[in-house]
Amino acid sequence: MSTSLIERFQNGNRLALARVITLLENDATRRESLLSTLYPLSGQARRIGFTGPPGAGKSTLIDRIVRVFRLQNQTVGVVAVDPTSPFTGGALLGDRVRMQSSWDDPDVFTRSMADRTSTSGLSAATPDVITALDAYGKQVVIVETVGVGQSTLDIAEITDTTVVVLTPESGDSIQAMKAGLMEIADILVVNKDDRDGAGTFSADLRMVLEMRQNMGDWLPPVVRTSAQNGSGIDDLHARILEHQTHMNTSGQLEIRRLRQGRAAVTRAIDERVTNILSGVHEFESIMGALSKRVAGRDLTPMAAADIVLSKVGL
Ligand SMILES: Nc1nc2c(ncn2[C@@H]2O[C@H](COP(=O)(O)OP(=O)(O)OP(=O)(O)O)[C@@H](O)[C@H]2O)c(=O)[nH]1
Ligand SMILES: [Mg+2]
Repeated sequence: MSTSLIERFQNGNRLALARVITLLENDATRRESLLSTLYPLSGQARRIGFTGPPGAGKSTLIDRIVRVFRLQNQTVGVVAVDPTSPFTGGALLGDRVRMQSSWDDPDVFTRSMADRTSTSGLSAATPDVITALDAYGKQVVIVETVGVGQSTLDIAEITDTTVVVLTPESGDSIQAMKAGLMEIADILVVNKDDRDGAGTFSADLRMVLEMRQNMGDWLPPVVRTSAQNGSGIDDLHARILEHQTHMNTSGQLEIRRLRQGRAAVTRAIDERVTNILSGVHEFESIMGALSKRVAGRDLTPMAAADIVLSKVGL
């Protein structure tokens, strides 16, 4: 049965793609065998991440940029990790409305992932879904995540080009710095250019970028867009292509892919260890007792970890 699913998947059947993604998200037992088939088929797509504060206009912007890629006959997959933010009401429907133009294009596959299991703004299954879209043959895979908090760094672990979307609204720049967004940006977008303050804000951002230490040979461009009225979208598209060319010719792509590989292995180890530990007899009560002793300073966290690991022979 699963052979025919994979066959249909490889023949470009959209329903098979949707089914494979659902299995990757929900069926732990099928997931591993599916991934062993999909993994060797993936690695060709250009992976682009869009991240930024809630409501910055990421979905609206992605919809615009998807249209540009489509005009160039590129097939596109979009993964939106739904933030369930007050801005969107956090529903799949929200993204459906904002991604109207691409919704009925058979060469655009959009998947909203409502369930956010990790704190990073990335759902645990996101890397697998990207692998599926890539293996399916999507030439461009776009990932939308909300960038708040420290762990936005994760998006660079799964995409080759990171676009950070900000708005001239007050507080965004401070939030961006706090969340480490400036560090991960390959391209900075000041969206809502139709609003006041975009010019000053962009100039400020440029200054901050130029003052940055440890800069490589790529100075992230600051692009002004209005996803609402469509200005700056072609410029953004051009910058994305420029970054991709830079990654290819400078050898950076290889380095980033290696880092992605390492991050993937680390995630898999975490997963395996968590699985092994969950098999420990009375795991919860052991953890409870040890946590108490650690909190009471009766035991170091490391010694507690050793006790737990010794139960599984590690
Ligand atoms: N004025 C103006 N409004 C915009 C622009 N782009 C998006 N918006 C509006 O901003 C709101 C949020 O847009 P989204 O595209 O949902 O933003 P988002 O970053 O995807 O939001 P989350 O996924 O909730 O983090 C919507 O009401 C959009 O219509 C723009 O360029 N100008
Ligand atoms: Mg969105």
